[in-house]
Amino acid sequence: MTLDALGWCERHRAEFTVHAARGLVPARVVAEHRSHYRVATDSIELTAGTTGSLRNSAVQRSDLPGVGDFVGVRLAAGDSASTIEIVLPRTTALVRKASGERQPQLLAANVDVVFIVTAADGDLNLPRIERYLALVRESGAAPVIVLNKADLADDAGETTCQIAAIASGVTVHAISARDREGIEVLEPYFSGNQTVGFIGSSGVGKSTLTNELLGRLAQATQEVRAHDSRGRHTTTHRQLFLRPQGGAIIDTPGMRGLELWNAAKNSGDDFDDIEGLATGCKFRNCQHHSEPGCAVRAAVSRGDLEANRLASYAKFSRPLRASSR
Ligand SMILES: Nc1nc2c(ncn2[C@@H]2O[C@H](COP(=O)(O)OP(=O)(O)OP(=O)(O)O)[C@@H](O)[C@H]2O)c(=O)[nH]1
Ligand SMILES: [Mg+2]
Ligand SMILES: [Zn+2]
Repeated sequence: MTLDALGWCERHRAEFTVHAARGLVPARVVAEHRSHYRVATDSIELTAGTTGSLRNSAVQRSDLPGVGDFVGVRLAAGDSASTIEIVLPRTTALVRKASGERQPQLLAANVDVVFIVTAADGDLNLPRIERYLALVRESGAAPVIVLNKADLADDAGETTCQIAAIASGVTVHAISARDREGIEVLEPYFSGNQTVGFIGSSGVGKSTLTNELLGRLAQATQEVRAHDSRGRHTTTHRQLFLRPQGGAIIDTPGMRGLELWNAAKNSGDDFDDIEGLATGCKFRNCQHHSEPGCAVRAAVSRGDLEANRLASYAKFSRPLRASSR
């Protein structure tokens, strides 16, 4: 692999000269975990931490490295771990807004294009699409709307038309990722090793599309719930994939209504784990307290979820969840 394949260009090379002189190796962040990162250099993928000075210089959480960032890594010597020492300036940044006590959260860095993925099987939610558009426009990346599951639509042309009416100047593509129908129109967005980020609600088919465009089963996918077509929050981490044909994809976990983020007043934590489990609860408005068929409490009893995590979720999120439904 070369740095070009990672989306690295002449400008990055110039910016990196001073860091290379200090012995740093250029890399791109492909995944972010609680305590470490996975980064790809031009030859290998490796685990790296961050240096204390990088953490200290971050004013807010979104200043820390995130998926898609170009970084300078000091490779492990002896027993020490590899560390990210610097983050190159971002060309674009898809950021989930700060509100209340919640910190802004970096969803993807250095994305050239963002596919706002929506599905033709559920209800068409135009205000939600408008919110996604606003988020992408603020990022500096170019928005493209992908209407997936066209195979399930009564009239995909009509839906495309309704979306186009609220998204002037933005291209809308109707496709069927599962049937590989129409996905060839998406190829040009990857030319020149561009990076495309995928966002949208859970279950719309972002990971299915990721797999189709990669040509391999890189991401797990899961059936939506039959009665309301809602997804099950299958993807839990943002991750960057390099395509053998060129270009990169950043697949992200499905988002809840953007309004939730704005109203959010929790600890700055995400609770994606709990909300993912909650899609399996019998009742849609389950408070995970004493309701029958509660998948969250079942996970606690199985030992899959820490009881104190549920407690802090209840403390911070219950009023929010109750009022948002
Ligand atoms: N009929 C039909 N089903 C599709 C299509 N694309 C994806 N699906 C199905 O939709 C379900 C959800 O797909 P995923 O790819 O897991 O959705 P996702 O957007 O990644 O969801 P999260 O990871 O939860 O955010 C799966 O059962 C897919 O097989 C399509 O074009 N047509
Ligand atoms: Mg997914
Ligand atoms: Zn529950």
